[in-house]
Amino acid sequence: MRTVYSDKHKLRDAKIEIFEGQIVAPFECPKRAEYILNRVKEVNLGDIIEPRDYGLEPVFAVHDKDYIKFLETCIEEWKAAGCDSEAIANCWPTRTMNSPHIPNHIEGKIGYYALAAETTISEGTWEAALASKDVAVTATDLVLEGENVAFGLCRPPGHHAAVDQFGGYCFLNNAAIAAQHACDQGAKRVAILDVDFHHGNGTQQIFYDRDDVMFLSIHGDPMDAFPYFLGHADEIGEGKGKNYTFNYPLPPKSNYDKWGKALDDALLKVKDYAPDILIISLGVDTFENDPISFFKLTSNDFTNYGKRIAKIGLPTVFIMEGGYAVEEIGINTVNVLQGFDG
Ligand code: B3N
Ligand code: ZN
Repeated sequence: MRTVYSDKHKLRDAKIEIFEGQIVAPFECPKRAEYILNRVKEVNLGDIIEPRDYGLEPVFAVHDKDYIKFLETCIEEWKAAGCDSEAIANCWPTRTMNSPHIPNHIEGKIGYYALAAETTISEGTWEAALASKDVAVTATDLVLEGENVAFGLCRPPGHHAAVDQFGGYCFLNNAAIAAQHACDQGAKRVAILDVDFHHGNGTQQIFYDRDDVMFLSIHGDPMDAFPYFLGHADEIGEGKGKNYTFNYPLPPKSNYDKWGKALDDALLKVKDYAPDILIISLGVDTFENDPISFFKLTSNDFTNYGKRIAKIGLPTVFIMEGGYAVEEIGINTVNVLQGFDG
């Protein structure tokens, strides 16, 4: 299996995250990708290649134009407004404020486009996000061009990024951009299976009313886990997209037995749908020792579910999402890939 990787992920190197009312060092850090890359090399998973440059066209196919402009210029505008820090949101259009007007001032603008406050926009974030999207699209093209599987070692991750929102460490929705790219290259049906601990709210929103992209997610129940406001079992899609979204929220302490049952059900649905390509939003924060999550998967479970995904026999792209047990992130991620590869 080939891995697509870009050193440009290192440009996303934020220094702060808001957690429990404190400023802490971000869980989503460059070391994560380094551990994964080292493990890919250590086990000789396959060639490691640079991404191709796809520019902004596949980004605009998914995201709002003004949102993209905001991401590109945010940190400059923040500094020009006299703020000598990473850009961070502190006020939002809440449920009682439905105005369509987007503020001019960067403090209002960042609140408009942020889905939460933990994720800052730092210098280099935009460039890293662009490279991460190229990694995802390149991996997808490898599979569209005939390889049966590819791994996009994306960083920053993407699945929380909605049409015009960033947050949860995500800026551009790599998996959604990859799926839309596959559709634009002629795929009739694409399935995205999100196995990250957190619900892929952005991916769900982007494809909610579509029947050509199925979205399935197994995640910590949003009653108890970020992103809190999406990911319930009764969210099943709307319009043409009704019954093309499937959510499997699971309670705290769920182990592989429980998680695997949800996986079986999701894989049956994917198989029935018979997509031209399967995209896995691969987060390994389901690990028992992950510092911010509450599932109980072991390192061996990752190998096992990689095998189970391979069994349905679809051309598959793995797109990296979360996972914060940094010392084990390489082992757990590559276990899935080796499980798939048999
Ligand atoms: O949810 C959290 C959070 C929960 C527990 C923590 N502990 C116990 C140290 C720390 C943080 N933070 C909100 C932001 C979570 C973003 C998740 C990104 C992700 O992996 N998405 O897939
Ligand atoms: Zn996650």
